[in-house]
Amino acid sequence: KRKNPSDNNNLNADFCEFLMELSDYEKNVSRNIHKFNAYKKAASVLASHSKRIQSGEEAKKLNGIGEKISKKIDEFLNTGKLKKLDDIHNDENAQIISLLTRVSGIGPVKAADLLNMGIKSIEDLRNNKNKLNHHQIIGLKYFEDFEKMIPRSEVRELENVITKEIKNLDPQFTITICGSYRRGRSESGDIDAQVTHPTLKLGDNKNKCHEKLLKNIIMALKGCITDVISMGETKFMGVCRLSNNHPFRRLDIRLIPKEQYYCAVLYFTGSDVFNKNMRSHALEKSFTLNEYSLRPIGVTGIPGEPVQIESEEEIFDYIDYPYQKPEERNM
Ligand code: DCP
Ligand code: MG
Ligand code: MN
Repeated sequence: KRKNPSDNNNLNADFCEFLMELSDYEKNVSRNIHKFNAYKKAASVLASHSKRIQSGEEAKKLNGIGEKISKKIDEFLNTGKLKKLDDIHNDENAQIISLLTRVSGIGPVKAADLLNMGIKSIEDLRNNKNKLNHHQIIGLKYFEDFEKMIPRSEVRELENVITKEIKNLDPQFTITICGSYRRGRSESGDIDAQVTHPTLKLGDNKNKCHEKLLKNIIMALKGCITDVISMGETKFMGVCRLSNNHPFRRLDIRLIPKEQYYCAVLYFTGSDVFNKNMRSHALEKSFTLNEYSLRPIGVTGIPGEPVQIESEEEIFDYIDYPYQKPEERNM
């Protein structure tokens, strides 16, 4: 399940495809986060470039494409393939690690551990559940379904069900489905729901009222939630299903205090590349931005108190970043 950075009219889709494959390899097999980011950034830049790239030299002029990637583009244009990718395809261990990391909950380190224990296939995993934690067992149970993308229409229906049930609990709840769905994508990998309530204040965590609210929400959704992966004070990770005729889907629900809501909605709307760009712009304007808050950085270099935020637009305003609608954040 690898999505192209942009749905369609990507004139450089073939380059993006090999760059995304290389980025997956760096993340899961080599565990080189810098190379992973570099390949992903390059794919994102090429996907949103409005012209077909004709040479490595031309690509190198784009922000985020350096010498190495430009050489790969030339090699691909000249030979129709990449030696590095051929080598990866012929490396049996690399292929096994890539396969194992497709199970929800299995990361690169766990995958390498499993390989060291002689586990080489999904079937081997099914015969060795004792080596897996609860999340990984659920990931394995729904391996096939979790590989399926969720059509937009189904996310919308799930949104309606989730919103109705939570509002039924208390009409003052606000629910926003973020992630790729909010960016207008035609398909999503999972469902990222953010929930807040006007009375939910920072620090409520401590008196456990947060936790109880989240439990009530999950109870209210028992008609569609089928499994719990994990349940914290503010974060639910689990599985839902629209009906018996629909696949099982990954669902995350976060309960967020009002004052952090817009930073959370911004962060979980993504894309991850968009977030990175916006965060580094914030830093240039002497602000630090994360999923919780926007804070000014003083002359001492120490972040101050969070800025009070009442909308997503205000975050853009504070750091002088041109507002981009969610559909424009698909980089
Ligand atoms: N996010 C991020 N950095 C990460 C992981 C996530 O900034 N390392 C943010 C941006 C993502 C959002 O969280 O858009 C949701 O994460 P998902 O993995 O669910 O990604 P998407 O919803 O964008 O795509 P998908 O359709 O695969 O779920
Ligand atoms: Mg998502
Ligand atoms: Mn998600």
